[in-house]
Amino acid sequence: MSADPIRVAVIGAGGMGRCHAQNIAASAGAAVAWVADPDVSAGLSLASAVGAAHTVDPAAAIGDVDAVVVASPDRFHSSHVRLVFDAGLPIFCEKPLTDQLVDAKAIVDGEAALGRRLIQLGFMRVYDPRHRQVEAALADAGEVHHIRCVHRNPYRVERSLETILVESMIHDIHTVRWLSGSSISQVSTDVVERGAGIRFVLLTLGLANGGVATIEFDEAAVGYEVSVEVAAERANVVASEPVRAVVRRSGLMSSALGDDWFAPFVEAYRLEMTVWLESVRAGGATGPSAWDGFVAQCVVDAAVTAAESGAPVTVEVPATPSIYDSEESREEPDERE
Ligand code: ISE
Repeated sequence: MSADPIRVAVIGAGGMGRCHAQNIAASAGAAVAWVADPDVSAGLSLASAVGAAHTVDPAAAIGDVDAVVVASPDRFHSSHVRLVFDAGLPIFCEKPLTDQLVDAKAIVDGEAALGRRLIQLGFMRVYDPRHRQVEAALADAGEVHHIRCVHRNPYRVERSLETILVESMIHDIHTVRWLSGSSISQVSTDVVERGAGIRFVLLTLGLANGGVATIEFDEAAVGYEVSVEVAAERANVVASEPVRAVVRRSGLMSSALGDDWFAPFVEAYRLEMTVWLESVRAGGATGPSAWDGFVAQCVVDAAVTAAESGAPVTVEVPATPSIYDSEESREEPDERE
């Protein structure tokens, strides 16, 4: 192991690029060397905040670094990841893997062709202390029968079903697979419209272990909330509420419900970056993989088809490339086969 700091290039100076760059800059033994963003003002602002150089060209940014964060807009992930594949460097890729299933497939095919994992994907709930407590409680709780995910977004913009699924609900889809230890074999989708837009989405997921999961997503809620509840053979586990002050005033007892999706997961973002930097140092990717991202997108695709047809749709996932074999070892045998 080298004592030299890990030099990282961050592609994308938006909200998530900023978050990851600041976490890297605050880590012992790591530094942001380059920030790449075509928006010169955003790129320079982030670069100067973390002591890095700025370029508009991602290829120039990755020339003399040890590892790369891809936090560009979702539609550019595929081309940026493949650029870094050519350089053979470890990659932290923000979720979703891409915004299109075909591009997600190209990424996992490309990584499989390299013969080893280079990517850790930003499914950061895996590092969220509230979710980790649920995972720990499930360790000896037996088979998972039901998972209920609730995701409330206080969004005021109109998003299509595909966008809601790929940007937001993809987190819950991964949570179901991760906490159940089972693959998702079938999906039904119910959508509630508000005016011209979507207000509510309910996914009902059939699990390969014979269980079921539901994901309730509110697009225009009064505040931001994420919760998960699991019924298993020997335990019922509910994620704790985020820690918030309880205020007694004017005859009321209340606690603030924020509308910011970032604040409740600050620690998760910090931890996922720590884990990633450790894996770069150790020389092997860990954590959520590109395959996890691809499988979640297969579920998204099936959910869109299910919404169109009004009927349950079977989730088709190709055979797992061998570089991801350890991912599948978490899964139970398929009882429905
Ligand atoms: C956002 O992009 C995120 O990743 C948040 O975690 C999620 O809760 C939100 O719905 C997304 O828009």
